[in-house]
Amino acid sequence: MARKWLDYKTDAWVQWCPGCGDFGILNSIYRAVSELGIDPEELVVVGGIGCSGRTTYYVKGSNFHALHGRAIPVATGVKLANPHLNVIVAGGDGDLMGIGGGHFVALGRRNIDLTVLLYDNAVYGLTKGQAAPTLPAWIKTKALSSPNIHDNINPVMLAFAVGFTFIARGYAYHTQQLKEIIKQAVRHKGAALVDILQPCPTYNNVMTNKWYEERIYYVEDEDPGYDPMIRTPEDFAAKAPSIVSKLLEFGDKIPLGILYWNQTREPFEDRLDKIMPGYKEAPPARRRLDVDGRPFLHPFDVFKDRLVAP
Ligand SMILES: Cc1ncc(C[n+]2csc(CCOP(=O)(O)OP(=O)(O)O)c2C)c(N)n1
Ligand SMILES: [Mg+2]
Repeated sequence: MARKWLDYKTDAWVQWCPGCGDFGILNSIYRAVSELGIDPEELVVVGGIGCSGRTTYYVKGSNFHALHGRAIPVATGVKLANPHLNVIVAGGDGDLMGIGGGHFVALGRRNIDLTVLLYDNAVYGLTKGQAAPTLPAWIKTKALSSPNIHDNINPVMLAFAVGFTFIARGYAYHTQQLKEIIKQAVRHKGAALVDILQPCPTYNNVMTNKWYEERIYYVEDEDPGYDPMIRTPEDFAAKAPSIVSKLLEFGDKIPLGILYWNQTREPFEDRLDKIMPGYKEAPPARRRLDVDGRPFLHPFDVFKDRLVAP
């Protein structure tokens, strides 16, 4: 059942700088979850620390503001405890590509059904504009004393290498298109990444709206024959070269839209169900905690096989 986007708006005062791309992302999230008709009680937004992480206060859900870099492990725990929930990770480029990079890799490996929204402003917004892992080399934003001498991580390429099964890129100021991309990412069963380019008008004075608009284009507009969908292993062999070249493109031209969508890999939850019969029907969060007044998971039951008689 479709709902109104206002059903998802909390009463919290939205504290971002004027012109911040986060507003466009928040708007797209409201519209995506309302059009999908997700019950706020079954929606969980997990944020990292950063301006981006504040999304957890603004969207109605059973949300969790995690530690810096730890949004993915918290979201993993929530989703595996109760796979019936829709779990969205809202993290910055510092959070997901820097301190939390290892968790990003592990998520791809596992292919858990999570939607990762990467708020990609190429700076550490909350801590006043240091260079983030997605800032291209030789750019000098205003908080840097000299140009950045690190090469940038390409999040969509990293996601591909580690096993994400849905990879897209959006632009924070294009809320209509971003909303559609987020809807597809949430619908996808498996690890989904949406790399969302966003101007940071306060600290990134180089990668401005003008900078992005000179570069971004939608794959479906410029390359209508481009097909990101993988339905069989043969598809993969045939389409991988064109997909990889799209994922690698980040410079004078930056492609937006769904870049890769692999439906051949089973999500982690399906694997758990194979080794733990009944897992999906009765995941840990839905199990009775007691039987006849006795804790269901009694420590003696858990450890009885390992208990050794004194
Ligand atoms: C363990 C730890 N290290 C460092 C910090 C300081 N810190 C807070 S937010 C942040 C980076 C924020 O940048 P990003 O993740 O890109 O989010 P943005 O603010 O740009 O949305 C850092 C380094 C912290 N809170 N915790
Ligand atoms: Mg950032």
